[in-house]
Amino acid sequence: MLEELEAEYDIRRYERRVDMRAPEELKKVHPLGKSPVIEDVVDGHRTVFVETGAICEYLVDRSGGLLGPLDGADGIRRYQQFLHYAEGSVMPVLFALLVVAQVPLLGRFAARKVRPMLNVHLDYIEAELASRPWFAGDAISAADIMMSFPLEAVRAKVGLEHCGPSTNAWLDRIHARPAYLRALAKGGPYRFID
Ligand SMILES: N[C@@H](CCC(=O)N[C@@H](CS)C(=O)NCC(=O)O)C(=O)O
Repeated sequence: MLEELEAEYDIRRYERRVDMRAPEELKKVHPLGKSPVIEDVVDGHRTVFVETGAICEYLVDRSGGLLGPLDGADGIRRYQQFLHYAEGSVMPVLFALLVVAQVPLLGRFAARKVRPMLNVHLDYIEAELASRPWFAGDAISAADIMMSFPLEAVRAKVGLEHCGPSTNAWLDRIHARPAYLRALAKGGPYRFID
């Protein structure tokens, strides 16, 4: 998101503990100890907050960029919907699937129960992307940035074959963007942890 906006920023890394939880130091930045967390100073006022969707909306407000199509109510609604849908609906199901799959013995059985819930989302996403190049419309927006994280995780952890052709093509377009490549160079490649 920051690279797409060509914003100036610094990254501070907090290494996970061995149990994959965030380290205590991150709680000194924000009480939840979650990442991502953003810190910004505007006119001497320091602000620190979490939630990717809120961070993206803040960056859009601050920069005026990546707002997506402003040429119709439907595009705006799609922008708003997908901005929140990524962490609000897709990620919880994916998270549940990845967690139950790790439970010894019963995990695979439980995962079979959760899997259809994820498929509903993947089918819906595929149908949406079959009719337009980006989630909100003809232009990339913050909604695409938000959707990229859960869908990259699906591709990496659940398998490429479970995303449809339009979804895979969309993810390939994201990955080919100069901003995405710059972000990887600066932040390091994604490492989805088991
Ligand atoms: N819905 C939140 C999720 C934040 C979240 O759970 N972050 C994970 C990393 S992807 C985290 O900080 N995990 C470490 C922990 O909970 O201790 C968002 O979009 O920012």
